Amino acid sequence: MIQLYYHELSGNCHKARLMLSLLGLEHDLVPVDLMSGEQKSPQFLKLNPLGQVPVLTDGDVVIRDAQAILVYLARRYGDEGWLPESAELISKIVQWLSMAANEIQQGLARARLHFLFNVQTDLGLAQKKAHQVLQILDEHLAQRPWLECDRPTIADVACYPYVGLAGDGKVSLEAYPHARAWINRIKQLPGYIGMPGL
Ligand SMILES: N[C@@H](CCC(=O)N[C@@H](CS)C(=O)NCC(=O)O)C(=O)O
Repeated sequence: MIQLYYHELSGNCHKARLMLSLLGLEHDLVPVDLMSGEQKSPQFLKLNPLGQVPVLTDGDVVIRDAQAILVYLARRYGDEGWLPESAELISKIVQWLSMAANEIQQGLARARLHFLFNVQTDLGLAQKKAHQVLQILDEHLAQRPWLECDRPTIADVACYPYVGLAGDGKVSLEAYPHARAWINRIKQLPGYIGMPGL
């Protein structure tokens, strides 16, 4: 049985949870109490030495990092559309996974951490980076319904949660109509599941 170690307010965890749901995969959710520091316990550090969620286990396979989990689930359980074989398409999708793990974290996710969890941050810089990413996404999505391949892929699943949660970081989506339409398209997907704030 697949197990997902997660926290319900984590956008990174939601990427994995959403993918499991879109693929219709049975799984157990194992809550990790980030507030009490359970992710730094010796037991959890054996699963992920970085002391972070999400972690997915599938039998003997243990995977940390939301983007890596999406790759695993798509290849192991999804049809080819979620992560195509072609060198060009796979590299385009990895560009978005990288943006989800870097620029989106430094901007949208960081601003959300400030307001939701009182994490010390340079809020102005985080919000500036958030708008830079939103501008790129909006221009890209003005030409196409999905980030790549004319269908939903793991690129969409990776970028979606923190864009959808922008309001938590007091980042307005008003100027980004194409990104808002994309959010609505994702919400219509069969198997879509939300989280608090989405
Ligand atoms: N690169 C990782 C980052 C994971 C991450 O930042 N997880 C946060 C929750 S969203 C966490 O576990 N924070 C607790 C901590 O660092 O102690 C991923 O994409 O999954």
